[in-house]
Amino acid sequence: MSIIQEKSVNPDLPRRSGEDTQPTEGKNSCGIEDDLSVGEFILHYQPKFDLSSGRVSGFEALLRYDHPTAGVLSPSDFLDSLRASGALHAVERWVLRAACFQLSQLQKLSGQSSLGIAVNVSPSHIIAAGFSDEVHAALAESELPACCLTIEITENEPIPDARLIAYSTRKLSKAGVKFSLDDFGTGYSSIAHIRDIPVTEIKLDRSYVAGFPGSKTDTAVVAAIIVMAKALDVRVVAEGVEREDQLEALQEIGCDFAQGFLLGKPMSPMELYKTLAPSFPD
Ligand code: G
Ligand code: MN
Repeated sequence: MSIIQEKSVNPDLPRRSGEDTQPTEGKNSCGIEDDLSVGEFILHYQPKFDLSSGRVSGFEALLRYDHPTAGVLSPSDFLDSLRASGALHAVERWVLRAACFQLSQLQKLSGQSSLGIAVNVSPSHIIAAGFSDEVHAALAESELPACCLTIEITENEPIPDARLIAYSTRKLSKAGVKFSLDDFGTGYSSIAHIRDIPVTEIKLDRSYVAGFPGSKTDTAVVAAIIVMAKALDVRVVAEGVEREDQLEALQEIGCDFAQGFLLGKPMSPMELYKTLAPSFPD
């Protein structure tokens, strides 16, 4: 494996045989439904800032699909197709390995060994047999300490079995892996998950952050979530911070971390290495 994986090989995906592999035209017709190997999965990294120190504490690995004709697509364009094709877990497994590897390289190149990496994983994958072994393997092969990995539990599918997810996450949590509830306040997220799953962090959905501090309702929700999180000793990450007034108000209200276009857009591994390790060759 080269030191930079600007573009990593595709994960081992199921492929429909005997079908036309030409991408189709039109909205969301990125061809992924027809053939998951016409393009290439890549990762972009978005910085997460510690609001008390103002420093980057780590990065979230964001999945993208680089399609030969449609360009770089976001998960909203292909996640449903990926789930329907049965390949979601295989792709998430690849994300876990690639992100741990690239972050470990970044730690070595930048000399910043405390940088963390957050990876999005669907609840159905977390409870699947072998998930804990996948996580341990990704950490071992990248030589990344468990405490540098945060698994963001995505809220766009229901948590299938609360007892199973609690069991699976507790085992990994004991080994040092951190868990975070993504898009908190929307989708299938529930306050019960904070009680049942050993989460160290919740990510405040960007729809609340968007109306903060202008909207009275959004401000009340943000304030209430921060008070609850503090009482439960859970950190809060504000997603989608795009404006100065949001950032200032979030700092004032005691939000712990922030992510968003104002602070840093998602970047390719090459951009990341060049930003954090300026001596990195072109
Ligand atoms: O739900 P989750 O936080 O995992 O979603 C991450 C997605 O949000 C990424 O695709 C990323 O590009 C996008 N994103 C990151 N920061 C911002 C932002 O400030 N505004 C908006 N609208 N989207 C953002
Ligand atoms: Mn996320």
